[in-house]
Amino acid sequence: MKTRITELLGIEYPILQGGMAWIAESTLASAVSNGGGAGIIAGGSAPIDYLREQIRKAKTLTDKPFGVNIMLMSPNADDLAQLVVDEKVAFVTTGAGNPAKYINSWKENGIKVIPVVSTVNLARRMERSGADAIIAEGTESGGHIGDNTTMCLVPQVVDAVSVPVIAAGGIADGRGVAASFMLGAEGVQVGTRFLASDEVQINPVYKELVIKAKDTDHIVTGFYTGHPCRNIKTKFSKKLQTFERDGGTPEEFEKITIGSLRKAVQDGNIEEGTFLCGAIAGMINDVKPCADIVKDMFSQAEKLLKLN
Ligand code: TUI
Repeated sequence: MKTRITELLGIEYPILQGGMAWIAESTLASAVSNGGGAGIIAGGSAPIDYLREQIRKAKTLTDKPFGVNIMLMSPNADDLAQLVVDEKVAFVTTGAGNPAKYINSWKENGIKVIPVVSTVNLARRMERSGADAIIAEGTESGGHIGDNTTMCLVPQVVDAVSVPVIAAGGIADGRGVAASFMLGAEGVQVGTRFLASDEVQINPVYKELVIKAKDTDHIVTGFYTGHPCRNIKTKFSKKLQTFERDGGTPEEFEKITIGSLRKAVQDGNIEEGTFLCGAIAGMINDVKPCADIVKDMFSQAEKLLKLN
């Protein structure tokens, strides 16, 4: 399945792994890259020394291209923007903001730039700023989300820009890949499916929550902080939702949720952790190696699209 995305990144299958904060580290990223996709190390709000170490570790685990996701709300975003240049990372994806001020420097250094957007307006601005491709991320995604669905957003972004578009949000098997291609995308970004992989480094409690999740087991919290986040429905996330509805202040919300991503990923702390996940979690029922996830997804998609 050759597209402008496989060309741009020098990969076999047009799939990017999501830049999941606290989760997407060198073991996962290299496993996805070795499986023919594009693995990604997430910057999140991690310290720069840790990220340098992860990038260098990934280079020992794969000789295939991998990227780094820069979460633009992080206080370390400027330093990470420079680190990817120093480490000659193949490509960068960005989220939770506008990366325009970094794009020239990345491009001068041969780094491919792929911003994540949740609106057509930002997609247009990113193309004008020199983005090589755009990830159009629907509200089905896990973590920080926009309002528009993948089904509605992707074709509108495809119509608005001429660089290749990657669909994200709610894609976890070959049907999602095929549907994305029918909408005009030339690649997919997948996050939640890789939470149920052999190589992901998360607490087993987190993996179990994803596998056990039903279609309705996800929830969006943090609306009024301006950063709504989709996560797995737990007693804790339901409590947060009630707290918001009952008029708890954003400051109090911040206090309760601080450190809650780490508590989920590292400790599997069901009482105080925020387990980010996409709306497709209900469809994911098994754990397999990243390479099989990628291969199975594309053999199913190719059959559906009658490419072979
Ligand atoms: O960034 C994501 N997903 C994320 S980031 C994250 S870490 C976090 N934790 C707590 C609160 C907030 C973040 C967890 N998941 N996805 C990409 C994405 N980017 N979705 C939406 C956007 C976005 C939003 C606003 C992109 C740009 C933007 O503003 C552009 C502007 O003009 O400033």
